[in-house]
Amino acid sequence: SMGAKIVDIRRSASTEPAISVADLKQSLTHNQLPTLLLYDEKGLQLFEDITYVSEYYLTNAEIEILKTESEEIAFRIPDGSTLVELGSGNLRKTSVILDALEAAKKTVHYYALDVSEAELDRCLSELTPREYKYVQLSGLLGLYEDSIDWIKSLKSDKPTFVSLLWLGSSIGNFTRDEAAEFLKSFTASALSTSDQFFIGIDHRNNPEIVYKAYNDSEKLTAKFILNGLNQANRILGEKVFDTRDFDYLGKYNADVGYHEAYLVPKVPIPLPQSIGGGMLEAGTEINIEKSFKYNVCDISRLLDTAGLSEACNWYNGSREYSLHLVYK
Ligand code: AVJ
Repeated sequence: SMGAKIVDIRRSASTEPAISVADLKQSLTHNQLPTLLLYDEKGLQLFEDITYVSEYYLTNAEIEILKTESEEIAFRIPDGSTLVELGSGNLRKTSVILDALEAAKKTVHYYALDVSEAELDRCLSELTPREYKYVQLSGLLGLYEDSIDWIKSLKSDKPTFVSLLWLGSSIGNFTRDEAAEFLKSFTASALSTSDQFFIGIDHRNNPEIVYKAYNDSEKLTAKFILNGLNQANRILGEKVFDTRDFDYLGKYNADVGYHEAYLVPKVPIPLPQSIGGGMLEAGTEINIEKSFKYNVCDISRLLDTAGLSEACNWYNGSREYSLHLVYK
């Protein structure tokens, strides 16, 4: 590891895996698997590959907004403050903001939070050649919820203005209720009234375009979703699932405004006793991800329910995607 320092902020620092065998068993009884299975080191890399596929319009739409508004965004992030990115992943979108902060000569400490140390190290080291003088880079290894206590203790050590970044429409992986609840409890416990939260949100766009974003012609989405089974095997400590025995199935439900990703076994899969035993029947649609899309009403309901006020919002040119600056 070369550049930036990475701090392990996991509550149970590596003693307990973030997903347990019991979690797998529980979710399988509902023909589901935890979405977090998708984000091992390999999964983070596959997701990064997806962001370069033109059909996955979300990333380019967000980068368009960040580039257009970079000065305005930098203006709103105070000198001497702290910037924390939830689920940073690839930093090519974030670097637009960091470059603007550097150009504005703002001394800002940026912390990238993610679940894979190797991926944090790789992404941060791609930024270090930039040799920022004002922007300082660090990594935080942990889950979203781990960052709450970390932010609290940072503030109690030394009061600092905190800006949170939650980009990429990662909010979409929560149900609408969960998203509001998460924002509400996160801001209630980690943020002060003067702090701020930047949230990137994908919209209820043309159903065909949304469908294609999750069913790309290079089949990278399929690879990304199927890779979740590898992490399940690691948690179970045995090769229960062979990715070759599964199909990926994507469905966009325009009425409710979410895309659903399913793993579908092509043959019956015997399950070990640890997750209930029996057979997973061929053709069973196992949901591993929902990607919720928001229209303008969905967004105002989200912010209302979360008890947040909006300072500003920015849309990309084709209005497929928006970035919202909110505070509590
Ligand atoms: C990283 C949650 C924003 O839901 O669009 C990409 C993950 N899944 N292709 C999304 C994902 C399938 C992505 N997020």
